[in-house]
Amino acid sequence: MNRLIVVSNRVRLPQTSGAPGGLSVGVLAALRQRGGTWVGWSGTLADEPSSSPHISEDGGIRYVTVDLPRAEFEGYYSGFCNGSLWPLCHYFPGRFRYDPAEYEAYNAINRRFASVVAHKGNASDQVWVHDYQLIPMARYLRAEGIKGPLGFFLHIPFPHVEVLRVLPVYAELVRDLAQYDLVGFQTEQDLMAFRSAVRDVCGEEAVAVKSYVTVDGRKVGVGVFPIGIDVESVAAQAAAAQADDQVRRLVAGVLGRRLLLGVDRLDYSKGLVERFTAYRHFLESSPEHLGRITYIQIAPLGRMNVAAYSEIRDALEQAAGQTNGQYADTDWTPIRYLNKDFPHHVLLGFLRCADVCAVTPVRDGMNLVAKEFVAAQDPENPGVLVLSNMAGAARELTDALLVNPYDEHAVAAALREALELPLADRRACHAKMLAALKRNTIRHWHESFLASLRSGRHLDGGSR
Ligand code: GDG
Repeated sequence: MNRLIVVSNRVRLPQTSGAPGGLSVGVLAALRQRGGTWVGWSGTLADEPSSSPHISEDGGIRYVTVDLPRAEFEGYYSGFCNGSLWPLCHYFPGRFRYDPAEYEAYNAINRRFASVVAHKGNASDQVWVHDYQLIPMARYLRAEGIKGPLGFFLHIPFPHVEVLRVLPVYAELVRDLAQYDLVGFQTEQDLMAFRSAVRDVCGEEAVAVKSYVTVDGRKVGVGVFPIGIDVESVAAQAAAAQADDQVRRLVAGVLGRRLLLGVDRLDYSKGLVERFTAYRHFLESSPEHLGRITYIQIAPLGRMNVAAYSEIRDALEQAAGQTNGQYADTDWTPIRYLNKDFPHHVLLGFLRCADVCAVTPVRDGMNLVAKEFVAAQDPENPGVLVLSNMAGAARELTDALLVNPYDEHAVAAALREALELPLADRRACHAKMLAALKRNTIRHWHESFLASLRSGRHLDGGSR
């Protein structure tokens, strides 16, 4: 088997604290099962970073991390990645900004990552690049003389070209993606949106075949590879975590009430403000549940240096304060909002204890919390998932209570329905969702992507 080199903006080193995010959870599971090298940023900024990376090894994974230049990082990360690409990919053109200097910084950092991979890798290595921070990397890897198969997976949604066009350099990004040999998406809708962009940039004939696109004479395989989870491991960790002190304290703190749980990185795409409003509607319209339910929202801080994120934090604190101000009693706090992160196994323990899990992003590539919640449940007495139809996970978890996250009254009604669902229905829905997760595990995700990259089977064609 060829050696695998995975590249992502951030590398999650062993024994680091802090919430890792979905990409790291997925990549780490893949590397643990398969072995390989993980290349990315060390988390350290320097005025003049050394070109030699830090190298360590743990559990069959080689970690190669680089420090990044302070001067370029802001433009790359807060600027082009999270000020330009993230809002467009999540259909928020109102939050979009563009600055050519930030785009330049984005390219400069991509060139830096490419040079590390070119110097640490072999010609036969399989290189798998992850996510929107690294779209142009293949162009720089090709310039370094790398000829081998290069794969790219986009963890977040790909926007339809009518939204993407807001970005002045959108055609360059489409051409950059075409420097890979295989480009993978979470859902069929993302792939269709990518094809809409390729059609716009290169014409109708570029998308004549279903399994590849042709850009400037180059065939690029395209496919849908929805990310999954390690179902057995999540289930086992969630069950074992019942004995964990933090999980016991959470259960004790709820005082026998029903538990509604949300776990999301603090981000406007996760629909938290809308969810808090929906919960308030639920309390307003369900007097029978007053005092009988506690909503715990765990929202670890992600990118707090980006201004939009401190705005949302303030909005949530205010919304939680208002709801608690109106409804709290001497022994009841309706919303508990925690801006802190927990070890992953503890979170899985929390998920297992929840009667209802609200996963209501206004846009999400997949959403692993939804999948982890299902896997973490006791099949004999499972909780209920209220899931946004704007999350990629809704394509597979069709037996969740699906909601439009913008329809706050409908979300309130779904919360009520979830709390009142009879055991037989809960069991039946849970069994179907668990079966869906087992059909598409994390192993299936990386094995199918890498097998396809190796064989080039997407380039064989197939009719549309
Ligand atoms: C991106 C895409 C796509 C959460 N809080 C803590 C913590 N977590 C873990 C969860 C879950 C992961 O982080 C979050 O994954 P999501 O998929 O929900 O979200 P993103 O971070 O936005 O991930 C997303 C994903 O990539 C994978 O392709 O699904 O659409 O946006 O595993 O349990 N883990 C720890 N402490 C926390 O406080 N340790």
